[in-house]
Amino acid sequence: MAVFHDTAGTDTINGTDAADQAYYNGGNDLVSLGGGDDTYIVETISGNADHVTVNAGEGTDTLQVSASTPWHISSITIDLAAGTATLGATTLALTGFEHVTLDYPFGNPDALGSASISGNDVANLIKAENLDFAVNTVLNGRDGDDTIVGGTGHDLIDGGNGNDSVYGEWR
Ligand SMILES: [Ca+2]
Ligand SMILES: [Ca+2]
Ligand SMILES: [Ca+2]
Repeated sequence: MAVFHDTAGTDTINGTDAADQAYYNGGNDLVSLGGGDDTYIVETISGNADHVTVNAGEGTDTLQVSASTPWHISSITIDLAAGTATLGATTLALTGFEHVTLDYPFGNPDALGSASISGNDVANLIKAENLDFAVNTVLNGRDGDDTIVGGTGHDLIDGGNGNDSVYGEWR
C-alpha cells in the first residue's frame, strides 16, 4: 500500500493501481487514486475556500473525515450520488467513492451541529459513529445493499431500496 501526504498548499497526487491511503491537509488539490481499494483521509480543513477534486477510480473506495480535522465548521454535507462534499468552506468534487466514515474518536468540542451523508445506487458503507453527542445526523443509503451506522446524537437514517443493515449506534 502506498501512502501519500499532501502539503497545506496545492498538490497533485496520483495513486497507484493498488490500495492507497492519501491524506488531505488543505489546498486546491487534484487527486487521482487509481485502481485498488483506496482511502482518502481529510485530516485538516484550512478554513479557506479550498476546492479539492478526488477521483477514487476503480475498487471500493472510502472517504474518511478524521479526528484531527479542526471543528470550526458547523456542518458537514456529503453526497456520493451528486459527487460533492461540503466541509465548512472546503468543497470536494468526488468520483468513484463507495464508503464514507466520520471518525472523531476524541469527540467534538466545537461547533459542529449536523452531518448529512447520502450514498449512491451501489452498496455503501456509511459510518457516523465516534461523533460527539450533540451532532445530529441525516444518513441516506439510497439504492443498493447499504450498511449505515449512526452516531451518539439524534440520527435520521433512511436505508432506501435494497437489503440494508441499519444501526442507530455502534456500541
Ligand atoms: Ca494540499
Ligand atoms: Ca489506488
Ligand atoms: Ca446505496
